[in-house]
Amino acid sequence: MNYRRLLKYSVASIVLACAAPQAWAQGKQVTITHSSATNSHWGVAALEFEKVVEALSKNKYNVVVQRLDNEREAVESVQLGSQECALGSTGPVGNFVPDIRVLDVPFLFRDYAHARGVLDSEVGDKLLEKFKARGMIGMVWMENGFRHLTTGKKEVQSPSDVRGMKIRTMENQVHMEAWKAAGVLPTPMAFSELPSALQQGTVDGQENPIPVILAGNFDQLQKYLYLTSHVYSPGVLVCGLDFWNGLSAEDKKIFQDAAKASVKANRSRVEEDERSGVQELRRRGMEVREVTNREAYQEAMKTAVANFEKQFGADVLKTLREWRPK
Ligand code: EAX
Repeated sequence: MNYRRLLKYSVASIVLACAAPQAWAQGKQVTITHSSATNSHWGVAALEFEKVVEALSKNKYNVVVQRLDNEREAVESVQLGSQECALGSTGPVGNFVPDIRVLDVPFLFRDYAHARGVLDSEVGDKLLEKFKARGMIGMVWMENGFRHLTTGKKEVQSPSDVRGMKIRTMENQVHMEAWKAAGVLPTPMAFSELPSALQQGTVDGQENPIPVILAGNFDQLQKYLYLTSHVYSPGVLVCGLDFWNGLSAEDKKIFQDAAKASVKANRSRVEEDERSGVQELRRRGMEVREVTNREAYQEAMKTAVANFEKQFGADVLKTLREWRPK
């Protein structure tokens, strides 16, 4: 392009820029990441957060939703302030806020009502408070769902069959300990590394909730799905403390309202996936095995539970297990 044409184009772009000021008048950018497809229990939650923040703030904020499959990195960058917020499973979050690890104990919650009840009670509120000391605001509890085991080639009939198997776990000490007690070789890795590990057969299996298996198309990577429901996998929406402290009281309320709306979207999508997901995975060709011997899995993880009782307090675990709504 010669000089004259370049000049013409530059002038034209300046004129355009002046004629379309709205394109430059975007709000303050707030980035939130999540680790799944847009059409998933995380994706819809992030979109809801975006929608509500932008509507309530009248576009003072421009929420940018991005996908970041490495949930540990997401939390790290929230902590460092290089992104404002993140939502996702608590898988790696216990490495940042150790108090929340208690929620990762297998066979702690009976069902969704139980887990949500605890998270929405003062127990959950107190745990969210713990994020502050780690440079984050725990905005709201979300959920990933009850986790189920899947395997590739080898079929598992009972928990004794998992002995010696390499099972990918989240980077979560509690989960690793539990699987180790069951005789598994727990192979912790970030979610972002999981698909290739399954493809290459570096691990024999993995475990995740139905919404994650569905959205991640794990039916293409794993043959068997066992409905073990061995552990509830909570989620959390976190924002950086510095970002938060820079907000006015009015804007904090907007973000809190958006976070609450986001939980609703997340939970109702989990419910929907729980209703139709297993059937859909069967349709896609997965061999689904109902698990009638869940207690056997619990039994297999028992030596770890004794350890958890020491670590978190037997009384604390008992209170959580026996929790009933007031
Ligand atoms: O949040 O790492 C995991 O297995 C998580 O369940 C997944 O990232 C979805």
